[in-house]
Amino acid sequence: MSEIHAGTRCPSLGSDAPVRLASRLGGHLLIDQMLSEGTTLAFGVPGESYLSVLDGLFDHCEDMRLITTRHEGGAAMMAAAYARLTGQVGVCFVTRGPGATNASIGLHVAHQDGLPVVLLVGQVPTSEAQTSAFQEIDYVRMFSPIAKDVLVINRVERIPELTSRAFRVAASGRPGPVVLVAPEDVLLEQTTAKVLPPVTPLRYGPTEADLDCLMTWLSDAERPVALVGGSGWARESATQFQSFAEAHSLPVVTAVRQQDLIDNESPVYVGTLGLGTTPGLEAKLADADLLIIVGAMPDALTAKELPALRRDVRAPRLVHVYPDPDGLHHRRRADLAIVSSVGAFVQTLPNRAAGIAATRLAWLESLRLAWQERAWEVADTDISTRYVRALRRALGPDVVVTVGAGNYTAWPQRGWVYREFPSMVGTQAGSMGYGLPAAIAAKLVFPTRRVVAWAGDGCFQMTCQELATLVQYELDVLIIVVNNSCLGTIRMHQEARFPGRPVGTALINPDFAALARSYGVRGFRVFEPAEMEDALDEILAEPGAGLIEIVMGGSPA
Ligand SMILES: Cc1ncc(C[n+]2csc(CCOP(=O)(O)OP(=O)(O)O)c2C)c(N)n1
Repeated sequence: MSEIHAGTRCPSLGSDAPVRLASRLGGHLLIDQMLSEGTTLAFGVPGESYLSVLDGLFDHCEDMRLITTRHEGGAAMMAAAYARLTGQVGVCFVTRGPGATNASIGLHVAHQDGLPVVLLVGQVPTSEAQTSAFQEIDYVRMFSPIAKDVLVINRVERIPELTSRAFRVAASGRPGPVVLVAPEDVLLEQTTAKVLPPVTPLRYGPTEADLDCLMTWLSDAERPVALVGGSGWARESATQFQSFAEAHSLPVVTAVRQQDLIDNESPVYVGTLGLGTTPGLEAKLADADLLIIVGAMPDALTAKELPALRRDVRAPRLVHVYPDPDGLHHRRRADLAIVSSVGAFVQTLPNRAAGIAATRLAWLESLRLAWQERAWEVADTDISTRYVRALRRALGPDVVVTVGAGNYTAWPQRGWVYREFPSMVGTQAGSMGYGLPAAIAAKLVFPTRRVVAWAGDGCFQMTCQELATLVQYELDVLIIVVNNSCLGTIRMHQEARFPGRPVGTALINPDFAALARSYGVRGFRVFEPAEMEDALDEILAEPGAGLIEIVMGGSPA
């Protein structure tokens, strides 16, 4: 018996009830399984290789919304940002060959940031496999280094099993991306296979012995520091860790581009790593006698500014809490390695302490002072400070800030005060172009919060076509483009290594404000902070997306 398509309707389009018989198309079954896994939002670019999946959405357009992007890179980045913002699996649909290769940048982000993403790729028909068929790629070979798993659906009956597994693997342990490869003919076959219920991902927690040891070491420590980062955080877990740290006067540093893991006005927040770190803080951190890393990976970026992780520095005691045993003992051996998800770990932490030694309080105070010596807090003459202050004044405290990669990211990292999780979305992978797609995901997740996407002129042009997506879905996002007419970060490195010999880093740019207007986004060009205030007044006076191009150093070429 085959499924009857005629007369099936999205409920909003008519009253005909969807007709479901015992048998259905593979593509429809895949959508039904994704609905069973809890998917309500997906990002992608349609392709002829997975038409029956798209057709499956026709019946469910109110249950699962498909956001059609202008480039698969943007779609995969949105899926990754969605995962960071919600803790849920981000879903992305792309076609074979060109679609999959375009999407790979977002997969890399999800892999490096530990974000659960399922990328569905339509594949050539099985009868044509391994013949260099039109747009064919071996996805197992292609994606293995940047995906937790690549699952090829070889039979229509296996769609529920493999789809469900993709979700489970993406979300379990250290989360990450999983690629689900679906050949066109398999998706077009009929099947009576049933949808499976979702499996809750397994979560590990710390043992009592782990906690006893941690608490003993913490009470013995005079100069402890906690580093929070990585994935798997939720508002509740971030708040719980903050209460614990405050009760124990434990100074907390956030990992690169993760400043929102603690209220920046908490008395225990002492700064962030990455472009926002101050030399004063970095020097102070070298004195720590206990380092507690929760969720973060002591990767190269982190170690660069956290001296306790460098091989050449006297090592403090290290406690590392991480959701995957394979991520422990990297770079530096942990003295106490705890395999635990962030949520399960923080739940067990006592948020009361017997009494805090004066030495600990003095240590906390010295770190706070080292952090507060931030030049940008006092230097009114610094142009970035003045722009950021104008923005903060106009927007108020509840803002989700997104960034890509480039020197400009220091502006919202240094000058912004993050009060709650999630309110910052950036990537550890340092992918240019992330800001706008991440902002689109943020606005879809939090329609009532203000969302600001930051980009450099180079960064913005990697994904600026998603302005069309912004307009199509009526998303009220504010975009700030810091235009210095060059790939400033690379120019900076060139000048440091090969002074006076810049190559390939000058950019001749469009008029970004006019470009925005051509998409239907209100665009303004400003040359100084006072002009930005006027532009903000106009943009915020009415709903709708807006873009402000900050022209650095006079009129661009
Ligand atoms: C996709 C991608 N390509 C290249 C790079 C290397 N890269 C890092 S920062 C940067 C320049 C960014 O320029 P821009 O956005 O104008 O910001 P600026 O550094 O000038 O503030 C480049 C090319 C990268 N991180 N990501």
